[in-house]
Amino acid sequence: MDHKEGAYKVRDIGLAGEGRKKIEWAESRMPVMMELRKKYEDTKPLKGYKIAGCLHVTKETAVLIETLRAAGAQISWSGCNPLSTQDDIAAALAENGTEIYAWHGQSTDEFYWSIERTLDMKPNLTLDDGADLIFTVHNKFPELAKDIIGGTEETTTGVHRLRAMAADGKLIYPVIAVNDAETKWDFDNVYGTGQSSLDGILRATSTLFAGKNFVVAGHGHCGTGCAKRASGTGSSVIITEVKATAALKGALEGYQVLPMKEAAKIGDIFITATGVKDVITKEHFEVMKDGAIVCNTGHYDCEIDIDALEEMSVSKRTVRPNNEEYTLKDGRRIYLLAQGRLVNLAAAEGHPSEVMDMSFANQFMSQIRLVDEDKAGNKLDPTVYDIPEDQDQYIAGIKLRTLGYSIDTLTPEQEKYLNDYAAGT
Ligand code: 3DD
Repeated sequence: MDHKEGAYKVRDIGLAGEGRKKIEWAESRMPVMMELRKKYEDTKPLKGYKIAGCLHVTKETAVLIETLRAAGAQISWSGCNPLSTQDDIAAALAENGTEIYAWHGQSTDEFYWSIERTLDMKPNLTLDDGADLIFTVHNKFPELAKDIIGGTEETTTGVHRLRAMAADGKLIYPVIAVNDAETKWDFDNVYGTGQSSLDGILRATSTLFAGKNFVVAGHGHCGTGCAKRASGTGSSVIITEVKATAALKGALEGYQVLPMKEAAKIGDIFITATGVKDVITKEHFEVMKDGAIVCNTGHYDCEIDIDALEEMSVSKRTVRPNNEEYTLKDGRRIYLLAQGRLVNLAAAEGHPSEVMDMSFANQFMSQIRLVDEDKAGNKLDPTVYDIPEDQDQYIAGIKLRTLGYSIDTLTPEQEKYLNDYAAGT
């Protein structure tokens, strides 16, 4: 399609006023992003560069988008999940001149149509969460890669797949692994996912957590956060895992550790956070208690076998927003939240602004880094790059300062001691 800067397709532009108030709320809790916006809004280092973005349209993402635009970038944006776009945020962005194609409840065709519209402007950079945009360039529009200097990737699953592509020599332009930054992975994935997943479950069920058996499939960074928050509400946490060290950490946190076929018999609430497919399947639904609540907080909706649940059910009805009751042949009822998609963004608002502040500071700084390399005439290899350590410490330092904390610094003698391999005990 012909490209028109500032074009948009959103659910209802009339929602812009409500969306703008939420964006201002997020700005008040994202001091790192607002400091970076102030730092770059005059020099505009991204001027002349076009960024196509594919990332959940939330109040926090709006702060990232408007910071990239303040730094001079031309933006075209789509959501990265059919159920995570907040329509009032999309409206507020569109009203303020952002080119955006996103609305809640997209069909699969509409989802990919939106991604393709963001490519009409022939971007120089991509910004992904789950790699759907970069995969679309690779699989459908490889000719666009000649104008693309690089991309960034937000989430664990996306980075994992891009590293596999790079290992097979299939990546056609460089990508920075934002997910793997310490100031993203150790904060967004743990504290963000923990709180926002329980937020999604609460909004979809209003169930009591205390005294319930809360099954967490996957005890990685995201599962660790979910287990910690669930434990804090008085749930008895049960971990299922395939990785011994991750399971052991759960055991030493005081959680039960069981195989899913055993946990399925006693669980009241189930959440998957593995990044793998078919974690909860037919054999597990067959032994679940009447009234069990099942949801997913992984990026893709492949962790719960919904087809199996459909086949086992005699009826299905929506009992609350994002809450579908499946009645099985023997009368037991299973409650599936957010159609098995990421419950934190589909049934709530995603992670709080305070942790997205650092995740998106890494996105922003990584886009700046790619442009700086381009301006310096450096053509990066088509592989996956990590965030430099000094960027992590820089972002954490701003966060600490804006939270009112100050810390010590090593003396020259201590620096010397640390590197003095001859020093005795
Ligand atoms: N994600 C979680 N909460 C989000 C929010 N409030 N805005 C935008 C994106 C949000 C998902 C990603 O940041 C990241 O946590 C992931 O790994 O997908």
